[in-house]
Amino acid sequence: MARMIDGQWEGEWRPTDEDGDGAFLRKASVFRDTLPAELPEPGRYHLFVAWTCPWAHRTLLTRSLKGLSDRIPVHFANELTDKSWAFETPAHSPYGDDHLFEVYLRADPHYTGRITVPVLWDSHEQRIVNNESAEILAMLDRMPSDAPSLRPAALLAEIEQWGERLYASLNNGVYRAGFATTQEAYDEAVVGVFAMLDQLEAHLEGREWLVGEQLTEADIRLFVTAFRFDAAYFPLFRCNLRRYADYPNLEAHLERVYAVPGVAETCNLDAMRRGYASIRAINPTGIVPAGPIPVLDAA
Ligand SMILES: N[C@@H](CCC(=O)N[C@@H](CS)C(=O)NCC(=O)O)C(=O)O
Repeated sequence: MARMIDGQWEGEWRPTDEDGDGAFLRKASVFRDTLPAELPEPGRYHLFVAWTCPWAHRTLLTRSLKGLSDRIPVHFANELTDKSWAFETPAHSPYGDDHLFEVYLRADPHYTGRITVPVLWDSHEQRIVNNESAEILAMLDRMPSDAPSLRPAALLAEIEQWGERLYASLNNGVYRAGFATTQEAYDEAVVGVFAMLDQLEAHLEGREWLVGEQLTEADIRLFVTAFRFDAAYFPLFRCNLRRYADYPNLEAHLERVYAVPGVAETCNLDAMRRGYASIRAINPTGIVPAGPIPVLDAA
């Protein structure tokens, strides 16, 4: 097992849970509270993230785009170890922790489940408000801000439709390809990934954004996977039928989102690439592949 049971580590750490047929299963998050739609007191709520993680990246992007960076401190735990995400040094944790599991246990000494990023933490009540990225994104987006909403009401139905399709075949599809332990599970996932990229390439013909005429959550959901594709998912998760850069409309969309003020500072290509290469279950030597070199890196 790859999780804690009643506050104790259970067995050896593995990156995946499986369904018995070699297919990767992502478990539901446990902490699901909501914050009010008001500006938070500076320093009360904190985000715990890893540069590697696309789900955490959604929340980092929303924090940055909504101008909340000064109010919501962020802490990086970048190395995935056999005791969950490790902080580079204890000074990177507000409580001097070595690992993220210590934060979970501070919230619930009997915690049962996986130790995942992102985590939205309430430092006043010493509790995890929420550890589900889609919900954290939505609650940060509802906070008052001069920046436009990433989930405008008029576009919400379409944004959510794209969200579901992107999650199933692309955002999580690359993980199902990378963590598959049977040929069948891998084949099924990788075909789905590229079928979705083909559809997106056609959809983006003559369009700047996935939905409507503005950046929305749908673009964020595509971007976090797009940013990781050529550097990590292509070489390490074997999503290698084509490079992301081989799709002109998709690559232009990736660069368009990257150029939005507030986005580039949420991206750390090098840390991300090293993070994926350090997942020993898929890359036993830990060697970081040299290529393909993403266009953003070559720029
Ligand atoms: N449902 C969660 C998934 C988060 C998630 O799976 N995070 C991964 C990193 S990309 C993680 O922390 N994995 C560690 C583990 O499962 O042990 C969300 O979207 O917030």
